[in-house]
Amino acid sequence: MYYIHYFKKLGSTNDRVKKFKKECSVVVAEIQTKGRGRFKRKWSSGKGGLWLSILLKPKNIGKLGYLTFSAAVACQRAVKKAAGIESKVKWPNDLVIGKKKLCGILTESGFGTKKFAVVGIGMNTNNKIPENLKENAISLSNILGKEVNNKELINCLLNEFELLYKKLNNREYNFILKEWKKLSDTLGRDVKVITRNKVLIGKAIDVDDDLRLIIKTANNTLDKVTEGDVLY
Ligand code: BT5
Repeated sequence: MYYIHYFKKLGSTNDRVKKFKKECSVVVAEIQTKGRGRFKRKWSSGKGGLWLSILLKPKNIGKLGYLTFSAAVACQRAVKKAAGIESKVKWPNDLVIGKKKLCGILTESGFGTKKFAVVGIGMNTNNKIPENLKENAISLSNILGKEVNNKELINCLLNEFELLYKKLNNREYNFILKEWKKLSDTLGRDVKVITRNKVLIGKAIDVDDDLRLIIKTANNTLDKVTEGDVLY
């Protein structure tokens, strides 16, 4: 089902995979020199980590957020199966262990005549976490005290993702959201949410069908957040 291409070093796997044509082309790099996160932030991608991107042609390109949620659930399951480690999903695009980030997902799309989406997954497996990120980031080998098998993890992750992607193309959005909620680290927490134009403090009470995070603030009003960073 997947066409996997391995590279020693790339700028960003998200950029490289866009050069392929077939749906389910996958690009894996040992090192990324220009790995990126949301809002053009830098993503540290040293040797040993798991850096990959999947090229997709989803039936409903308007539901990109569900691709991110599907990837997060797939990663959570793969980490459990292949490494025996429990992690949780954090709104909107992370996998965390305790308060530390294990994995980040960057979903991008192209419109016009070429409708496609790219799901980029960055997971700290055996890479060294740079000093400036140590407070907020963690790797699987940090926890296990030994290296994990990246190839096994990739296979597991892609298989899990395929199941959820089928649900997505069947428009079973609610199934994906329910699975995500079961693994959520965010819901029920007192949070600070930083968006482009405001900061909200309150309780994260739910995620709606558009995958917006619903925050109940001090005066009991409900705010819906489309994008941003959640701190707690
Ligand atoms: C993300 O962005 O979490 C999405 C990361 C996606 C990376 C993958 S790797 C394969 C593919 N190719 C790419 O070029 N990208 C994708 P965001 O939520 O914006 O988080 C970015 C923030 O996470 C940074 O500003 C840092 O604070 C932090 N960070 C950077 N590198 C990290 C790492 N390796 N582990 C944990 N946190 C990191």
